[in-house]
Amino acid sequence: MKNRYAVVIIAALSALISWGLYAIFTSFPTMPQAASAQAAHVDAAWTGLLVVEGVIYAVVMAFLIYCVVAFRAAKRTEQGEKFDRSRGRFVEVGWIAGSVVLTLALAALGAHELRAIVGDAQADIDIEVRSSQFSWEFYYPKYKTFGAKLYMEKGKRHRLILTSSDVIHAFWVPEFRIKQDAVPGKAIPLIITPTKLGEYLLLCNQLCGRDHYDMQAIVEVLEHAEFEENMKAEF
Ligand SMILES: [Cu+2]
Repeated sequence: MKNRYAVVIIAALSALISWGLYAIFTSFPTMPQAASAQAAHVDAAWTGLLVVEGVIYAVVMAFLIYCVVAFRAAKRTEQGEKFDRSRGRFVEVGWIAGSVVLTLALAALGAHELRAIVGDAQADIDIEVRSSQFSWEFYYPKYKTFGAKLYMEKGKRHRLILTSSDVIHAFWVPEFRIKQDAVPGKAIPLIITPTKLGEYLLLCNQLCGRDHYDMQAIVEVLEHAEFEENMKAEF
């Protein structure tokens, strides 16, 4: 290192850049509000990834800025110091070993959160979600009713059974975070536990034809009594 305070300077610069990134990401959230129990797991994996990426980005940028300043040529006509090869092989070995450990750790975090989402198939309410170009239909086996609006009960585990009568569609409510394809000839389960009352928009997330953009449906999360009432009154 050229300067004996190089490590301190790079560390301070890294902290400054990290703080800047933290301020940006907290001021401008990257996700809509979280409205399902599964969303917490997706957000935990996303935030974990963002923190690791942010810190690595900050360290690399701080090192780059330090090098540009510390190793610049004194005059325009002069050449700066040339970098031939690293004197310490431990830098390279450390970087590779660190990357391997980090990659495996992130994979483990992802697997842990994914298991928390799809690991348990138990559910309180079954709803058949039927998709076709370019609409959604919801069938409630327990009540033997169906409709074009998806009603869900707050705090209950719903097993959505996704089917398609023509091409591949995908069930996606951004506030619930998780997304699942509906594939012709298959019945694919998807567990969702809504945690907040309100209306949300269901969007088809698989390009499925001319009116794909318009393949939407309203999702309403209700309290138990209201849900039961709707099941009787609406249909
Ligand atoms: Cu579609």
